[in-house]
Amino acid sequence: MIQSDLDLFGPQPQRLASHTVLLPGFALAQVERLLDALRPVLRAAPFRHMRTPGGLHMAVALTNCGSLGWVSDAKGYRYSPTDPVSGEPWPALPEALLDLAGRAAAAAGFDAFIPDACLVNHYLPGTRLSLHQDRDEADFGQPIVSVSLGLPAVFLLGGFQRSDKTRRIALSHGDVLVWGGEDRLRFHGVLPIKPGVHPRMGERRINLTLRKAG
Ligand code: MD6
Ligand code: FE
Repeated sequence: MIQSDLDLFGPQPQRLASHTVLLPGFALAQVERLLDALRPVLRAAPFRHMRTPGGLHMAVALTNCGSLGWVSDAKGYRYSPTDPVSGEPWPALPEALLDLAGRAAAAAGFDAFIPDACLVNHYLPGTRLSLHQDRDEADFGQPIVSVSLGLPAVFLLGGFQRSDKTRRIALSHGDVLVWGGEDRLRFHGVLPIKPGVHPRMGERRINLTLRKAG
């Protein structure tokens, strides 16, 4: 029997809102390339729990690569060209990430996306990310490309007020979420990661968000 053509192309993009597109499995073929690129980044700029302006520590551990990195401390949230732990510039944005981000953005309808910052978030089972907006970037006209690796997550996609109701979006290893345009300032978060062991990534979830911050 001849296989249906549709099956040959894998899962299709899903439009979740007017300018929010989930690309299931888009990064799967690149996972080893991404992990190879991340290894030296994590050596130079290890994951750390940053302090919030309120004085607590974030549950998510994070680091950055690119000419700008997102930081949080007693003074607030902002982008910085240097890693506050080492005092050195953040590691460069690897070509593998630039390339994936550009292709994912294009697949979601955003042309010529050239990120200058990649925030790398590390979740253990039980770690959550509370509802927030991404509003520290200079130009909200630029999209964000988000790559999920490891344990699955339930992403909460909200509205424009913190109190708006949220939709639950399942994010799996290799999925890429792209959003921008009028969805750029939606509130969003991640429910506590369920215990588990991912066959490639172990007991963790890593999320890469690529942005044009400057
Ligand atoms: C995460 N992601 O998925 C957290 N922000 O672990 C984000 O906070 C995020 O996925 C802006 C755009 C896409 C995202
Ligand atoms: Fe965010």
